[in-house]
Amino acid sequence: RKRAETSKKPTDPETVHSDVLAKVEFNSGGNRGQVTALLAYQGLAWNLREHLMERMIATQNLWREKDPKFVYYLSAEFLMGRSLLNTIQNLELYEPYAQALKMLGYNLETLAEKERDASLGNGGLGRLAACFLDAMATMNLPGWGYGIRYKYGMFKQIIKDGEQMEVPDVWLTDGNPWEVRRPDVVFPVSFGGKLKKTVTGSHELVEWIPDEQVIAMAYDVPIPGFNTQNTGNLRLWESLPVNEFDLDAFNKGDILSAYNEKGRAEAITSVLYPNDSTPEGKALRLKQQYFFVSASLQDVLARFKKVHGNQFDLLPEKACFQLNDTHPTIGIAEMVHLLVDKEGLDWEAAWGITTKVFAFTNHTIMPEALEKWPVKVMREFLPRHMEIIETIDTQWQAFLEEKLSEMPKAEKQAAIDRMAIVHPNQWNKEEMLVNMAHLAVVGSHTVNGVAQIHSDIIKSTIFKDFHGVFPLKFQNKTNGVTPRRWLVFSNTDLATLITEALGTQEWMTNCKLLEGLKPFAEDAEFRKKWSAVKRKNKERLGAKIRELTGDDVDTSSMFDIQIKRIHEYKRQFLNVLSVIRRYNTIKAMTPEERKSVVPRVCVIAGKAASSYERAKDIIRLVGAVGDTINTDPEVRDLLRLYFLPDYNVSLAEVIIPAADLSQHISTAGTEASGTSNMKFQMNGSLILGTMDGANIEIAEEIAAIQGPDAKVGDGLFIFGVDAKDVPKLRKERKEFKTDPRWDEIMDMIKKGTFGNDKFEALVDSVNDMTVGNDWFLLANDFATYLDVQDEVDAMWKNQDEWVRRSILYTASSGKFSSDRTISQYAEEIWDVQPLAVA
Ligand code: DL6
Repeated sequence: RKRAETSKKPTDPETVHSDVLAKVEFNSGGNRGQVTALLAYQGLAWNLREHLMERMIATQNLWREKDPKFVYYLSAEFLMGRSLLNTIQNLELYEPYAQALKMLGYNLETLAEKERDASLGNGGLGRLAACFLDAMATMNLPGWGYGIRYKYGMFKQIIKDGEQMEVPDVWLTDGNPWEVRRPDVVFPVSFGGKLKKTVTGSHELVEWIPDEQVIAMAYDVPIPGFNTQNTGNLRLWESLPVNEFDLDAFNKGDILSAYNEKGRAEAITSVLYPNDSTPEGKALRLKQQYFFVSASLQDVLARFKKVHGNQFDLLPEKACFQLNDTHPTIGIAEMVHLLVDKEGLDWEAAWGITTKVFAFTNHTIMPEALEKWPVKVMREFLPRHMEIIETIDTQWQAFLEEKLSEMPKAEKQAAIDRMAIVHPNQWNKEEMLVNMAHLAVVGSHTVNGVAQIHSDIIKSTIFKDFHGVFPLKFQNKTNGVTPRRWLVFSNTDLATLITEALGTQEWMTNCKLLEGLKPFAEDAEFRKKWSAVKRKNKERLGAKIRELTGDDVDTSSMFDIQIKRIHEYKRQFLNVLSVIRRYNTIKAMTPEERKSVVPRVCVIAGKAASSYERAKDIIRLVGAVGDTINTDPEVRDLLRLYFLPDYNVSLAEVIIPAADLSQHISTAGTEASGTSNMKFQMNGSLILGTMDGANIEIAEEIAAIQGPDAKVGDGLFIFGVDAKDVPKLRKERKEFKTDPRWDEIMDMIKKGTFGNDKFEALVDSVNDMTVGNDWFLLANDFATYLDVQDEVDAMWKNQDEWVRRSILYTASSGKFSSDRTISQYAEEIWDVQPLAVA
């Protein structure tokens, strides 16, 4: 059998073909004469994984030898999507693999669709983590991701009778060829029990005697870098029982109990974010968080000790742990526990080390996502950690007493209370809560937001007092997305056109070079080619819409897209209201007048949290309005509205390159950053949005490329109230005089015009001030939103200008590469340097 030897990179199709067949035979006992699609996919994946493992081992060996500082990205979510094409293209092996597959009778793109998405995340924060891993590997940065190997990922969304139904995502049925099971990498993780204290002189020894233990076993998922030998690692933990099976119980006839321990242990890593509305659910989520963080820290410390013994004061020179939101924050208490209780350090030393190795990213100011654990739950499952947190809090408050000693007494006490880590529940003073965000801020050396406006907002709202105490702790790191997955691989024709224009593919790792496209915006020939690519991408999305809905759409219509989690603050409802307004306008027109209407295909997609009824109402409304419009013969040629089910990474890869217009219309000050806005910008989709999150920086970049005379907002369709006015407008919302078009639409919906439902709860939440308070100010932004929609239509009629702008969007998107974001984290927070395999 021929085998590529040199760079471990098989470049001839015959070698790949024979290697893949060998995998099919030896790994699965398959018949090389009858390679099914599943076996072909698996054979390919197993073969690629071998190349990845070779590279990963080479990378780890180099890093072990040089012992650089590492970053460990701790995240409860990694929304990876599919791996096949991403791996082949990151390794730049498309041609030999596509040809080898042809020899097996398959087409690479079609086969790639057989792969299940790895949906180990809900949305923004999880996908960001996946983009960060790609950038870290590409930039040769020593670092690993650490997370949970959920057995069931993000639920599959099915729309039945207009309603969202949640179906478990059984993504591991056919195995996962991209991971390597590591039975040699296991750590015990304990829960519950009690504390035993022994006092010798002034020293108190605390022993935690847990009453439950599970085993964390590692799975390694190699992360290929683009255009580099370096290969990173995502280590995911699975929870296993210490004792598989209780033979005693079985022999006594208690068959179900025989599996009790196994069931309890495996439940910990079964489901992504178990519904946390019940106390049981809450406890399980806390267990998940502790489980993966404890295993990860034990793993890192074990490797550290192999090299540095117990010189723990060196740890901050060798390791940085980035907390991806509050979910891994219990790691701060776990680090103290490991250093004090297991390694015998005194408290001061352990706390000093801890605060030098953690950094914390906040991703939202939505109160429901700012985790607070009841002390009762924490004490029950993690008694030692609860005690550690109480000590941290006591010392923190003592520090504040000193620090704020100049303040009048009452004011000082109020500030200390506001910054307490353990504090009463504001809705039930009897209950004490552990505020994980406060613990994260106190225990980390750096805290960052994810776009400039968001980083500013957290300093003046949720972390205002902390910012007063530690102004230098706070930074901004504007998010970014990987241009490889989100442009190069998902919009290959556009990437080819860009490479042709720039005369190099270096822009794929140095996105600022995209600015070189600017002169091409003025070139009519180039614009034609640009439009042709868009049209082809729209055909691809059109086919997807047909597959999902059965409807054909006209791909010369404007494709107007809003894809993201369904949430009131993201205001998909506002989008639907404007679609209804458009529907009413078209209905009221004469056939002659209708000739001037810009045809639009509006697409909304996203999942609603399973217990979030209002978000589910919005999905039902989209469906009901869509059903009315899409079947109305007077309107359906000019307007469509579709809700595409089961939005995930793979669907996004088809939707984003096809968008003419994308909507990012959160109430100013509510969306921390947004990252789909960046993906749309890269792909030349014009943006309709509010001055919120990263939209602002996108607008700044688009203005900058237009030259010194352009103002921020030029070239985008911006509307809506200013973030600084939101608090006042909320107070005045009761007195706000709504637009007559708003009133008309509210009446229409409530009369039951759309489907069999009157959507009363949803309508009342924004329109009846005795019921809801329109917290996200839809009514305030409604009129300007309609105005800006008119501007969109007018611009569409000038296709030359539209396409010109589209090119300028891509040209100015360089800032939003995750390579830029990660290099800022590496330099300004982690102090980690690249180290490349030669
Ligand atoms: O930072 C990534 C992403 C932001 O782009 C979004 O604006 C933000 O909503 C999202 N936040 C979350 C929060 N989940 N929790 N907790 O996903 O983060």
